[in-house]
Amino acid sequence: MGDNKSISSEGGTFVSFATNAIHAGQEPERWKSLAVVPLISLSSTFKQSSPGECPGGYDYSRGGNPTRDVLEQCVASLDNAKYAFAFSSGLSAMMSICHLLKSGDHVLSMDDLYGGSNRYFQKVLRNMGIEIDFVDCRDVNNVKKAIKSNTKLVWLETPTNPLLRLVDIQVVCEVVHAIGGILVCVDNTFSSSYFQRPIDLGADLTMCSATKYMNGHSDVVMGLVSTNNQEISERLKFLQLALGTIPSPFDCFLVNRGLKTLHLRMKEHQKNAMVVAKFLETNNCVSKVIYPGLPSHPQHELAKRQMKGFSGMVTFFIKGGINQSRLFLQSSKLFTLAESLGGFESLAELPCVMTHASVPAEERLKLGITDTLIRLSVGLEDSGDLIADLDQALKVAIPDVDALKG
Ligand code: P1T
Repeated sequence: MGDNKSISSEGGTFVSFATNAIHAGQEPERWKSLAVVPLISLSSTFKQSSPGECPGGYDYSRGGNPTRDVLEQCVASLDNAKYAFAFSSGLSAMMSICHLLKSGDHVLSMDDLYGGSNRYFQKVLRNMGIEIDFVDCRDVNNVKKAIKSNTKLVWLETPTNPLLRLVDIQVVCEVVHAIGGILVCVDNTFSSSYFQRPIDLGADLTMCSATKYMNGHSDVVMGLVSTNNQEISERLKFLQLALGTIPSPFDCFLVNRGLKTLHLRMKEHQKNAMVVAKFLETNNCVSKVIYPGLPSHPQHELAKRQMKGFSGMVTFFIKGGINQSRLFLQSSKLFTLAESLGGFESLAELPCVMTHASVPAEERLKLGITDTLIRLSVGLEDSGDLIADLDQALKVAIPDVDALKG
């Protein structure tokens, strides 16, 4: 798989993804010392030459920070966007985007999405006078039917968390933009900018939890948003200042550093995930494997068309019930039982009691998030070791598959 090619109209960006990840926004000439590695600019405030005059280009760090600028320029180049903004978490990026709306507006969201995003929509945004509907956006007709005269935002997550369902970004954008006056935002967390570029497919905004693949080292919580729309970019810049939903300079430094190996990490995540998915598909303790890279995934063709790769997330149903799920998760030695994903280390979790516990039980079941649905974030360990570990954990959970009832 070759690098994504990005030809940006903005200065300082290059033709290939890897070169942008390493060089875009990183010019040593930014700093008096000509430092090759960006500096961590910790100062919260900047000297003015006369009141309101800021020769350094900065006045107060909430509104703008040199280390944040470095990261944001690099991210914009990776999303093939003109503008990018960093926020203090994925959810604060989402909240800041929703501050583009006003009371009385309507949001249409994909029904399967991260539990915290669902909770924000249902338990916070709704209380602020904004209507939310959840539909299965895999079928664009559901989107068409659910659009109302006050719809202002269509929120897509693809691949979805945790069921790895896909939405055809291009088709939904065409339908929504034909109506006019509605923004489409794609939560791109599971693919990262390396495997999927929603703006190239017509989205107005792409956001992600940079806590995951973009940083890749499980040591930062951050959100990122990119757009080509100048008006929205001005508003998002204002919202960083007005809401204060900004990350620290140190976290910006870390995520900027993580981006330098994003292309290498994603290729390896995908390679390991494919090995894991194929192993699980042939294991008789597993009833079903969901991975967009497998021909058995119902949207495999869309995955090949829309994504440059299938990422490192694998979901499967273990045979039995919640006891088998628990035993498996407690027995794995390499897949740490923990929320989150996208780091170099393998993680495993049970969405129904962990990441998606805040989704009302009946909605969870309707979506298919059952007691036996296990989510893996396949890391960068040796794939043979990962398979051996999964094998032993499945054997502990289900010593005799024929003895299982149901
Ligand atoms: O955790 P935070 O950086 O605030 O990002 C929230 C978020 C947004 N969108 C998606 C698709 C996500 O997966 C997340 C966070 N998800 C987890 C913590 C998880 O384990 O699924």
